[in-house]
Amino acid sequence: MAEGMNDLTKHVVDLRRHMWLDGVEVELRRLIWQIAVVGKYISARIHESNRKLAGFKNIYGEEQLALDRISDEILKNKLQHSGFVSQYASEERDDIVTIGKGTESYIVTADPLDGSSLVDTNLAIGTIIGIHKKSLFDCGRNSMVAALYITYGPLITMIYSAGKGAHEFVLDREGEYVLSEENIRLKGKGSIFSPGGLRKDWTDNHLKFIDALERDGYKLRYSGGFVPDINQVIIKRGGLFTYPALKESPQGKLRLLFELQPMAFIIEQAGGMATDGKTDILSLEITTVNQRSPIYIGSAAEVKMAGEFLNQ
Ligand code: AFP
Repeated sequence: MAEGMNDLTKHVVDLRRHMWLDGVEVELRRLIWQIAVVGKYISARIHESNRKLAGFKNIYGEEQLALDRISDEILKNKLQHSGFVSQYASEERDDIVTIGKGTESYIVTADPLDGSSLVDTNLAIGTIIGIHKKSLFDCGRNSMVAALYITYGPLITMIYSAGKGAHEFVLDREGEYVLSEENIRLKGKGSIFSPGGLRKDWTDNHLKFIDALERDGYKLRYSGGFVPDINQVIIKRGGLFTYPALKESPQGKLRLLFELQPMAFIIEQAGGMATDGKTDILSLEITTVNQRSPIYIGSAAEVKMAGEFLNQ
């Protein structure tokens, strides 16, 4: 942490100032800032949409794009003109898009609006971003330099890590991202769990693991949105989220590039762990854009315990 940070955090510190004080490299901090600004535009579109998803008509009777596709377009357009991004890979697109001259420093992955099927229920949803310096077709540990996610809930919050801890900001009424928690650290063990998939589809070992958590008194906390479900593990300082291998889908549901790698990067920076049950998520080699993986992510005790059950 940069000198002077302790004094300054007694006062209001905005995102740009925090990244500068924390010594985040200039292009990277400008890029993170631009993405955070996109979060404001996306939240405005969520409000305007009045919770409608694809194919709805606005008050003038015009057909509207799905919110997740709008979010993707806004993000891509902003990054295209940033001057820092050579390639953009999004959950909303089949292929990686070249958006720069090829000489820019960064490649960005995005799940522009994760959990968009929850918009109509008014549950929290989010944007997940991974920032890579080298090819995406490597393991995250070699290629990732930063990650962030934005949660659109009663408040709009953003957690970023550029490899020096994980920090939370809240969008205030003036439209400024203000530091709310610096260097978030998970406890070694939590008390909540968030299990994806249906019990009838789980493998025997995963079922035994979840049974053990239930016997240990873990409280069930599952919203169906990856961003708020991870966010509560981080903000409550521990616990576990899992979307496991299913009998019919051994690779689970969630995508490595768009969802799992960025969250694994952040959770590790907060002192937690993320594995596929055996291997760290950030050590898995990426071979295709839409590669999926089972995930166990959260505080160390629960992730290790999952490993013990799965590898019996
Ligand atoms: P959508 O983006 O289609 O709403 O999917 C959300 C999600 O990818 C992720 O946010 C959740 O953790 C997961 O799916 C929930 O999946 P289940 O509906 O199978 O519980």
